[in-house]
Amino acid sequence: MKTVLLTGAAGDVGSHLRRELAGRYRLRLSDRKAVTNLGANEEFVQADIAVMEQVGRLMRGVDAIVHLGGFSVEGPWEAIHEANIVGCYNVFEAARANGVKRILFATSNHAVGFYRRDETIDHRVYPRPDSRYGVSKVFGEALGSLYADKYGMEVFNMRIGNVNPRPIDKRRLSIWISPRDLAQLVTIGIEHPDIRFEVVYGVSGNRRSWYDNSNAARLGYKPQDDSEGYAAEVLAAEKPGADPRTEAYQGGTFVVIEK
Ligand code: 15L
Repeated sequence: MKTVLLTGAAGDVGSHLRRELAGRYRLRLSDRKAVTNLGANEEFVQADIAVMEQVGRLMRGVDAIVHLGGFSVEGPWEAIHEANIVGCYNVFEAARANGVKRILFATSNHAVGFYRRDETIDHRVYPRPDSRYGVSKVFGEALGSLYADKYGMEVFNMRIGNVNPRPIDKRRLSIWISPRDLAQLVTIGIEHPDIRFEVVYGVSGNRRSWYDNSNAARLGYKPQDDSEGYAAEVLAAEKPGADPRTEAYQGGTFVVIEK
């Protein structure tokens, strides 16, 4: 059984993945916050990814890293810098130094949030971040590119939409990913024999998707879910946004938010 390090394991996405991946991998869970209720094949190692020595201690015996840790929305630059720039660097560098080749990086739809909703974008588009948070995700993707090209690491970038048991609003009908589809994508990222540097969209098979996710399909991704079944209910509850830009761009409120 492979040992997989999950950073940011105390968060929502981490909790969904723990449940979905249970029994498939030995999971080393890490976070600044304690993770309780450990299952069989789970261990917890507390670490702050902004501190290199603490990150180094996570790497022993690890076959793949699923790097979810960091600041997960728009916020003050200092917090984003510490968690998503310094922290992300520390994870890639500690992996390289300890011979861990494979990293699955949880990047975000906000790395490309300034594309318009009437465009369909694929994995080759130039990044258009919609926030400082989005910029930090572009940084992580660029770091992955460097570590793949320079050090032969195997980097699987998942531009994740919104992970939830069900889509929560109109924008999320286009970017929703169910926990089981995310688990399928993560499993491909861990197991596929031929990963060098890949960008895929972490979304279910939504009819309303803004993405051409053919790179994920090429690697074997066959999403089981589609947000369309929830569309009528979600749209009936939708309130109009205050700023028309939030409707025009894929990133929604992130394109205007100033925190
Ligand atoms: C993200 O990248 C965030 O991590 C998550 O909290 C959501 O805000 C999501 O994007 C989204 O766009 O819904």
